[in-house]
Amino acid sequence: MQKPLLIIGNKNYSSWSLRAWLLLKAFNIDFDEQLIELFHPSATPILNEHAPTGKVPVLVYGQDDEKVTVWDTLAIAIHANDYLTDLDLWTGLSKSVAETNTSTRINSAYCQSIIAEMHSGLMGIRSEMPMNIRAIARIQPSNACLNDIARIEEIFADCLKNRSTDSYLFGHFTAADAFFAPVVLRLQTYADTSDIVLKSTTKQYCETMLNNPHIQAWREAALEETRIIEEDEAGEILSLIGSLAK
Ligand SMILES: N[C@@H](CCC(=O)N[C@@H](CS)C(=O)NCC(=O)O)C(=O)O
Repeated sequence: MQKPLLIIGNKNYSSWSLRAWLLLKAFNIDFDEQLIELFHPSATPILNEHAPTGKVPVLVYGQDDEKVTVWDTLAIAIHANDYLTDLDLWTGLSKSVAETNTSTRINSAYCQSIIAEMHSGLMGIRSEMPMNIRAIARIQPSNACLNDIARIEEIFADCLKNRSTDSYLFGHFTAADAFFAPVVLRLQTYADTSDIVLKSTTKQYCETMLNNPHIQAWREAALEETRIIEEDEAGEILSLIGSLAK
């Protein structure tokens, strides 16, 4: 099989790209990446060729009649689980183990449900706290945004109860961790400066995720970027790290 190509957007801003990229990295699925500039004419030919919705991420492999195109992060996760790995993305276990017992079925259902919840909702945090890795910024969160954060903290607390302090949501890294990774980076940008008080479990989980080597690699690449995309900026920027700070 030809190595898949994952087309992604600017690493500082593109939260959906991060989810797909992190998922493939964390599950050792070999792929090439192509970064396009979001909202820029240079991206048009690539998006026209590969992205039916004009959005990223898109995963493509194969040629001509055998070309496989997967757009939308949720579809990429499902496709990767079905065709690109022997591991079960919803539990982090091998597929044969994941199928065998009731507790893994419960975790799998929970994992898929919170991924769907992230994908289809939580619009308050998604719109008011856009991912902006290089920035420390202050916002005035609406009740909708605060309610989303409370719901996310409830999910984290429920998943992490009775687990070690450095655990991922279901013990092993799963697709849920990939889908919630941008939340962790958003909290890092906006929470302290906007007087959003987080539970200790949330803080611990954020630390675990920020120590993940793939998240660190993405973050370092994001900090090298210099393009400012006004559509993806929010709040009052208090400080910057990375190339733009120099
Ligand atoms: N539901 C899509 C959302 C994709 C999306 O909104 N991607 C953003 C980048 S994070 C994008 O391509 N924006 C460019 C545009 O809307 O023109 C998914 O899950 O992949």
